[in-house]
Amino acid sequence: MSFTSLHWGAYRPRVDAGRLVGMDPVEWDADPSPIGASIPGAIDSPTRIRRPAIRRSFLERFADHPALRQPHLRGQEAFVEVSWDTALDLVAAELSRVKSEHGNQAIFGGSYGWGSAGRFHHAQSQLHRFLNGFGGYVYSVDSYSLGAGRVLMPHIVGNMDWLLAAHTSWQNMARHCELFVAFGGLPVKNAQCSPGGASDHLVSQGIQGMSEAGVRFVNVSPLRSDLQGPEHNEWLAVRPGSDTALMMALCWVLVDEGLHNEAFLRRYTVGHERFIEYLRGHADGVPKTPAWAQGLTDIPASRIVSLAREMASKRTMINVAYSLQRSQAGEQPFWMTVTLAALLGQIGLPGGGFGLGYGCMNNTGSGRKAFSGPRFSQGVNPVKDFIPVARVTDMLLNPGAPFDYNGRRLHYPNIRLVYWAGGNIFHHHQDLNRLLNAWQRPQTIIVHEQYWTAQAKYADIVLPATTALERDDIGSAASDRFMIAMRKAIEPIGEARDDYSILAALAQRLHFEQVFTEGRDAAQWLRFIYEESRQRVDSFAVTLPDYEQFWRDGLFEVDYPESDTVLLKSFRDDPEGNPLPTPSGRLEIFSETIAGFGYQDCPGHPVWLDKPVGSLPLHLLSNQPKTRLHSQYDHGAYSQASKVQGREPLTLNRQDAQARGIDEGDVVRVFNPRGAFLAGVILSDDIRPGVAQIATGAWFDPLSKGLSHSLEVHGNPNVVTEDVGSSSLSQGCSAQTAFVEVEKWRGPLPAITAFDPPLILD
Ligand SMILES: Nc1nc2c(c(=O)[nH]1)N[C@H]1C(S)=C(S)[C@@H](COP(=O)(O)OP(=O)(O)OC[C@H]3O[C@@H](n4cnc5c(=O)[nH]c(N)nc54)[C@H](O)[C@@H]3O)O[C@H]1N2
Ligand SMILES: Nc1nc2c(c(=O)[nH]1)N[C@H]1C(S)=C(S)[C@@H](COP(=O)(O)OP(=O)(O)OC[C@H]3O[C@@H](n4cnc5c(=O)[nH]c(N)nc54)[C@H](O)[C@@H]3O)O[C@H]1N2
Ligand SMILES: [Mo]
Repeated sequence: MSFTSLHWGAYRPRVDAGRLVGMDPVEWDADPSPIGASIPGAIDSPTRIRRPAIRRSFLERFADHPALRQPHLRGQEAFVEVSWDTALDLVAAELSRVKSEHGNQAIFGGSYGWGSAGRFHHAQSQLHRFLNGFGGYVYSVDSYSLGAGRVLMPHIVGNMDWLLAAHTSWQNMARHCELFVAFGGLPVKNAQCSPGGASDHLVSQGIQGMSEAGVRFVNVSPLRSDLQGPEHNEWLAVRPGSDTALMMALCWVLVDEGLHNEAFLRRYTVGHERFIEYLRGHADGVPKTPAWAQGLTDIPASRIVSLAREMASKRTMINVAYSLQRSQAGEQPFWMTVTLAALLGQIGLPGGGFGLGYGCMNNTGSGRKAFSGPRFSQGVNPVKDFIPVARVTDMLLNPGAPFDYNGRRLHYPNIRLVYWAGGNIFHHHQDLNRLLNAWQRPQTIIVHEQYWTAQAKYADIVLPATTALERDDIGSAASDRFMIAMRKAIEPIGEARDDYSILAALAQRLHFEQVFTEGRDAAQWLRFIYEESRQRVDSFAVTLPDYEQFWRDGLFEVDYPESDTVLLKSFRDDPEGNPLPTPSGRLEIFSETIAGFGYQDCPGHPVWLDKPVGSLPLHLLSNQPKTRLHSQYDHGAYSQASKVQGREPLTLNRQDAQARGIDEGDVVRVFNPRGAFLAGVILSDDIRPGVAQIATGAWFDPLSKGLSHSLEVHGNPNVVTEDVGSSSLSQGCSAQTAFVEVEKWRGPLPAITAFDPPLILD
């Protein structure tokens, strides 16, 4: 039996005469993701990178000073295909030069991105191990997903990975929850994925089970579609970025009516008195009343009052989507979620409390343990310089400049060489026109890619990587149901090599092969990391079969006793015996530590910070795509079928469209001072007026491939998003805080060239 595991599910690849012709969902998955169907037509399409390729001037002027290699022509110039030996010699020579002239702290190897599932061929881990062996690299911390959340939560509850693995299970909620209030909804589209694998999709079922048990849902979101399925399902069409105010007003009602749980606050939290003073307006003269919140959120004050009463009288779970913290002052909605739940006093009780991202990933709430099989060691990085991941453009533009991060004042390093494998910065980063300028600064950009994404097209040296279907690997994700023997299904396309063999060949040229490979080839590594994990899994009460058996069976079901997990139950049962890993050991509604940092944009307790509204009328939400994982397989059939006149669909409220003379199916220009892109219109009544929505992930396709501020013709929202840190505390990405205007596009429609390979010379 042969399986493969992708971030969006497990499949059986169907192969005919050596070609991938189908991806059949596995039989046990009741709700498989259609994204798998995108791979067969895409994997050997012309968009695939088949041979190593070097940007023309970079190759021709390699012997000259780096400034003469015309870095400003990145993205515009032709590539020259070369042999693997030539390409690897060049990469090795360039790494050596930069290291000897500028030191390892001139190499940026953060290489953010999801890459592919599989514990061994994880491109970013491979690159990190390689660069560590080479003497180190400037790294990045946190994620685009949870920039603000990852930094905030350890101060006030505990670290995110621990919390995510310990979430109250769907089963438990079906039995005990009565009211589920979801800020940002519970979008099943996102639960198609989980990092590392989602071998059994369970969120639709989880929602169904709760609905059948009579749970009432409240979807607080600009989009009705963010919560679909349950019978009792109320939509509160909140203004984006205003949830913090809504949560504060709910707290105000609880306190005003004496519905808050004073005993819980005293025993399990610190700082509630100061927060309540703030709620009452003692600090700033503004009581955070329902009437105040109505003005900010557009939710009627009367509904805020009645909702607060319902929450206090029922077993209530409060959920917050990651998206809410991907914004300026992104800490506040997370901190308020915990604070509101603390005032209700149901944290640690079955079916109550708070959730951070139910629906954002498949495995959250599975009730399974955080078991995650084999690991590939990345070694130790001798370089200590790092950036919060979303500050990459700032780093490239401002070497030496200071920045704040989590109580520290740090400085941006001076980067000469950028090495990327397994990510797409022209998908994930904000304000791409600003990035395009910054992208001219490094002397050298090296990329391993499978497809001709913008990440590859804007590089100097492009090395073709295999996909997960072209190599053996082991699939195993935290809290997932199966470990999967990912058998190679087809031969590598073109001359593609896996990241490991590319890096091993480089390590050999750079004289640290033994450090990198430890004498093992890929097959020996798989066996090695599997065997190593067999020792480790004892603590999860899991017994793994021997390697041959696992590989023969094709999968291993991680067998858990029925698990009725309740988040923070042990803390509630015994707060002295099981204190939280915060400075006080309790939930911190006021954090002395954060207060001590003195940040205006993130003081010691949750606050409402007025956000820059700007003069443009539409709030642009760029959320996660239903039809793909980020930018992956945008050229695949499922994603392509969703496009409107070849562009990414943009949803507008009918009123907003009418006011602008826009019809369903039109192409529109979406713009603000940072840039402009084209998109195809879908009209809906299920989106709040004043909000436009477009998923991320359409491949970057500027009309002129030259310098910045050209019209993007395909629908990449990061052309207009703002590149500013969520706050001085976390410096996360704030993609959701963006304002735009939209107008009908009346010019001739530019062709989509995003999926065409660049001009290639021999
Ligand atoms: N506006 C806006 N921007 C956002 C977000 C948003 O909500 N709004 N969301 C943010 C979030 S949460 C995230 S996580 C990021 C995601 O951003 P990324 O993780 O960078 O996006 P992906 O498209 O998954 O990019 C992965 C790339 O790795 C390549 N790849 C896959 N497997 C391999 C492999 O084995 N080897 C090599 N060498 N390459 C491989 C794929 O072809 C693809 O190009 O985007 C962020 N950006
Ligand atoms: N199919 C698919 N699934 C994915 C991914 C993917 O690319 N494709 N990416 C994965 C990744 S890396 C991550 S991090 C997670 C991300 O999970 P999330 O960050 O939660 O995902 P989003 O789709 O960006 O946002 C969820 C919803 O929040 C709503 N929203 C946005 N801003 C606001 C606001 O201010 N207030 C309120 N109340 N609602 C708001 C939007 O309507 C949006 O649909 O998803 C994961 N799942
Ligand atoms: Mo993410």
